[in-house]
Amino acid sequence: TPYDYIVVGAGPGGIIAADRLSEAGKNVLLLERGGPSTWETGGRYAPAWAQGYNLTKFDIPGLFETMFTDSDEFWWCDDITVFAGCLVGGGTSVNGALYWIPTSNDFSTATGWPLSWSNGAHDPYVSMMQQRLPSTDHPSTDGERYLEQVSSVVGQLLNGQGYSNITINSNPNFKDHAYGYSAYDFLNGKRGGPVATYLQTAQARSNFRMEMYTYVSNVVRNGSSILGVQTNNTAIGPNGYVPLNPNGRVILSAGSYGSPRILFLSGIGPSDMLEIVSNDPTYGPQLPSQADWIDLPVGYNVSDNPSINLVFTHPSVDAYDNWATVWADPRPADAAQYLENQSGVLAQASPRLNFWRAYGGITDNVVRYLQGTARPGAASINTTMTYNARQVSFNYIVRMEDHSFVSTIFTITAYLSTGITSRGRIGIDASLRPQALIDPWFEDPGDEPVLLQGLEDIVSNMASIPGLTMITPDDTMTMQQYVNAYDRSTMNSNHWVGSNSILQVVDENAKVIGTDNLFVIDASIMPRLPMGNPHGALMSAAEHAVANILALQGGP
Ligand code: 6FA
Ligand code: ABL
Repeated sequence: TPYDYIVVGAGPGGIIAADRLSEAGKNVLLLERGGPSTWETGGRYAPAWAQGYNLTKFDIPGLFETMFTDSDEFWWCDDITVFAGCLVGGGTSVNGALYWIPTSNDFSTATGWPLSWSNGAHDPYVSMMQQRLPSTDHPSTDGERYLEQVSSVVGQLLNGQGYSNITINSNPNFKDHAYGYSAYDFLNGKRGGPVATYLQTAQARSNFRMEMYTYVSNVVRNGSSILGVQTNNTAIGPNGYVPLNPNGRVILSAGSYGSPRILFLSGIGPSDMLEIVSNDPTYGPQLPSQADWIDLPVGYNVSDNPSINLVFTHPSVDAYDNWATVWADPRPADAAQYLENQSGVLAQASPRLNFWRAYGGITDNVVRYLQGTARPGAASINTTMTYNARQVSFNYIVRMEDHSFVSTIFTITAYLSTGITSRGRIGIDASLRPQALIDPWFEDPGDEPVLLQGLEDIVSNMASIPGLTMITPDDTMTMQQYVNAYDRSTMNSNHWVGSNSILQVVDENAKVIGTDNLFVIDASIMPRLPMGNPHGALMSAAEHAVANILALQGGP
């Protein structure tokens, strides 16, 4: 059957688009390459201790750090070299769920957005998102906060640097010298996000259909007019082809890596990428003829926050066994409490405190922001340093494994945020796998000195906190040496945006320039990184984009 709208990818962008289109009465097909995630979506992957409770790995916030340590890894996209979720919910089913209400500057002409999205025009969409999906900085269902030693130690440190302690999402524009409890889009002590909200309302409608395990390779088009999508699922159409209704539209929501790949395979993008496709024995022959190639800067203007970890110990901190035991052998009282009413330590992901500070004039006139995230433990941080063991009282060492860790360890990740001037490029390799052709971190010389200054400032008054010790970098190294030596390939923050930037690849209505009925709604249309971890700003952008599409003439 033909559809009014085919939405490709059930991440946050695709779910919100599909929900609003179906709410407007359109006949909508949502195609997702991966399988189910949370219990509600049909997912069943859970630790033994949670069997019988209708909970999965993706529901229980306290299992977040196990995404990176589990030997099973079916949730990651297997053809992308960076972390990306390939299952229902996309990144929002596997992420830390830190959720920031956008600042007014996140959607301004100064950050690359169209005038029609600026000066308050975007605000109604932020409200719509918050109505569907409120944020909380105390996700445990009993309203208590747990495992808060890191908030208190880092809070003391920041107080000494002139920071204010605020409820972050009550003051979204206060981002200079501000800190507060980490805010999440967890709901009822479980992973919330678009899957628990927008997808549920969509699925209650008879004019909405979702197909999982369906991989879209390309759109099929006649010049500027899109006719349908080509998939690998022969059960949904002859040869896996799904047609549109005569006025129908396709929306790509396959993510910052996935959507560019679909565009390249559809003959849309820079010619060097389309040449790669044309040489492919399978996909070359079905590319539109060269006269119909649409030359757009798909894959350029890519950003991701460069981030660097600092590891500390403090005698008050409970490192929660580095999150290493939550899957197979959780603390019994915490597991029981969580199962009883979704309260306690396991109702929250690892972060406990977030902070922001503005920097200007270090080597250029650009204002850049530093964002920090503090969490107990140092799970999945690899270092050759011995964690400065001689500085740490051996009372706190609970076990030594391949590298030693202590029971009082915690991490601050420092990210360079709004104002980053570096840009990278996403493309495909000869086997058509999406990948970064140019990494986006520290490409522009203005960025690195700001992150370095931010790191130096974070530790500037460490001596004022009794018992606080930095162990990575250790006392044999300056911060400058640490940053210089930091493995550039580990600065990835999983916050890829920009590969189909608005006003460059898509117009202000998210329509791919030069096409009649092809749109993109995902992180790839964001021309700059927002102030915080991006999925909040992305979801309000999705609300805005789909409203614009529904208002466009000529549609179904
Ligand atoms: N963002 C936050 O705001 N807070 C966080 O705490 C946070 N943490 C993480 C994190 O811990 C990890 C490990 C990752 C990977 C990301 C994090 N992010 C965080 C970023 C945030 O999750 C992403 O910015 C956000 O999910 C991006 O949303 P998009 O809609 O742009 O794209 P997704 O990748 O989420 O979804 C794309 C979907 O399309 C997937 O379900 C995928 O399977 C599907 N898809 C891809 N190609 C397809 C194809 N060819 N055919 C069909 N489906 C396809
Ligand atoms: C985010 O926005 C980042 O994308 C994630 O990298 C981050 O989680 C979460 N939020 C929570 O702050 C970190 C984990 O805490 C680390 O253990 C892991 O090594 C890292 O992601 C991998 O990128």
